[in-house]
Amino acid sequence: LAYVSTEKEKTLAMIKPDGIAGNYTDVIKKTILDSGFSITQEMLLELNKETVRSFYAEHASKSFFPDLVQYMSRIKFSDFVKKVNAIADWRALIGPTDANNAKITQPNSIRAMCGMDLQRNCVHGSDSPQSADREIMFFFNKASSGFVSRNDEL
Ligand code: RTP
Ligand code: MG
Repeated sequence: LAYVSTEKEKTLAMIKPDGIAGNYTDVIKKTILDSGFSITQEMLLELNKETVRSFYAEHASKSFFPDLVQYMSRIKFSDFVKKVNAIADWRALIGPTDANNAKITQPNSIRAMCGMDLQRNCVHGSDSPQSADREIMFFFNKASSGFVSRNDEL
């Protein structure tokens, strides 16, 4: 039994500091649009450490957390995309967390193309409807449930 929604769905896409530094913004945006997503809002931000700690709060107890906060504290570009099944499709497009693994197992993924290693993996994607809700609210400060109505304006 499967439930497949035909409603459009929203997710949060982020280009991390290494993606920006490597000038991958345009090619990543082109990949997003060519894959059937629509970008509804975008922002370029500098993040302070407190913001990064809060955004990645789920990893606060992990040994890599201080490194992650340091890495993400520089600059970041965020997109906000939606399509049917946007959350899972965007995660599939970016590939596995470790960019070195991505190069072997999913060579066509964005992390294989732009990422460097386990930490510097170029992009972020919400991993569930709950995460998408939280993250869209976090950066765009407005309620955007994972699902939006078919008539929702782009
Ligand atoms: P993201 O949240 O950024 O989309 O990445 P993800 O779901 O694929 O991976 P996650 O487990 O949520 O980890 C968040 C980010 O932390 C960095 N990381 N470093 N050194 C390490 O062991 C390590 N593990 C993860 C990566 O930048 C990862 O994307
Ligand atoms: Mg994650």
